[in-house]
Amino acid sequence: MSDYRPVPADRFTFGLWTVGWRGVNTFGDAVRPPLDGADAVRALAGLGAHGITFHDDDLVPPGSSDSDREAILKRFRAALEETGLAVPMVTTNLFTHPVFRDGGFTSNSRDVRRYAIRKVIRNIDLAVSLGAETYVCWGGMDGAESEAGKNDHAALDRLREAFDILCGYVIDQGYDLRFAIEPKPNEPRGDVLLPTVGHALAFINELAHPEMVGVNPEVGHEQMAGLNFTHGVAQALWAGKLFHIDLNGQRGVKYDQDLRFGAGDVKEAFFLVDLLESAGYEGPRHFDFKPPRTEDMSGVWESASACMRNYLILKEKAAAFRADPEVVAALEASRVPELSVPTLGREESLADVLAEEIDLAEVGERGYHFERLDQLALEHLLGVR
Ligand code: GLT
Ligand code: MN
Ligand code: MN
Repeated sequence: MSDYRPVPADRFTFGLWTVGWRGVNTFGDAVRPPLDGADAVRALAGLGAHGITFHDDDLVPPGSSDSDREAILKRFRAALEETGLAVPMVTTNLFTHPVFRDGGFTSNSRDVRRYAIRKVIRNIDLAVSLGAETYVCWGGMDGAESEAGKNDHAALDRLREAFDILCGYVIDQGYDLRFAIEPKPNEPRGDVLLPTVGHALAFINELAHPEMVGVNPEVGHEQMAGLNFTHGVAQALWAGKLFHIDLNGQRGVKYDQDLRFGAGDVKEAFFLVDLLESAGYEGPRHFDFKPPRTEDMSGVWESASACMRNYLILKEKAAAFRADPEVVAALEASRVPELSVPTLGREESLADVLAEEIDLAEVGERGYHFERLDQLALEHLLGVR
């Protein structure tokens, strides 16, 4: 058994806006002091993280002068160099400022859409200069409360136009950067455009450069829609589109809780880690959580550490589950390996299938023993095997 101490090779990363969240919500004021970007870098490096990510406005407060911006970036870069912390992903804030009240890329206002593109382009240059490989786009304000106010067809046209422009810019600059769309069903808008992984995957296929765009699914966002997150991630992997991932916790269909990873639906977290590890996902394990408002800064670092620790515990449990000979036998009894056998054999044609007969009475009696398999998983998770 390991001591579950994270090291940079585990590729754990955190958004500056997560550990830096001051706890402002609809009902309550800030409960914690501002967190300086360079201080966050040092603290996360001390905990064993691999990297930090940020929105433009998390790092450089909006309205900063050019010289203030330079000074902030200098301190941030120095902290990165001192600690070896990486910046694998960067994103843009297209939601806080009042101009984005009707969205960024899909605002009904054309001048806002043009400003949103300028804001992203400026931050892409910074992202690339810091070595980022992925640029996340979360369009949380791109949505509606009323059908009458938004022409969805036009909104999707504008969204596609924005991604085509951004991909064109990255190609022209010769940057090595890919985009990852983050779906969310609602919040802050009543309904958000591209609400699920499936919607985002279908949208990507309509772009001029689909190969440059993937998804950044977040645990809680799919669960807010009552969906199975692991299945969504599996389909993203199947499509070669899991460019990034936001790990956190959620308990059921309600507001976006952003609990620390492992809290909420722990069984789903187990199967998610099992999937990511067995599928050979090589991207960052990025935590996008909000330390609850009840916590002071010591609780913030405690919960950040716990995200990584829970991932490592679940990784060990998943490996033990897969290595257990009883599990291997149970998988066989459940015919799980048989699903990987093509329905038509190499030398066969449809004629062979048409010529075949099935004993419906006999096969109809076949049980699949999934209960046993699931119980074995649960017992590994509960630590009794
Ligand atoms: C915001 C949102 C997150 C997104 C971030 C990226 S910002 O906090 O709730 O899920 O990942 O823009
Ligand atoms: Mn969230
Ligand atoms: Mn997120």
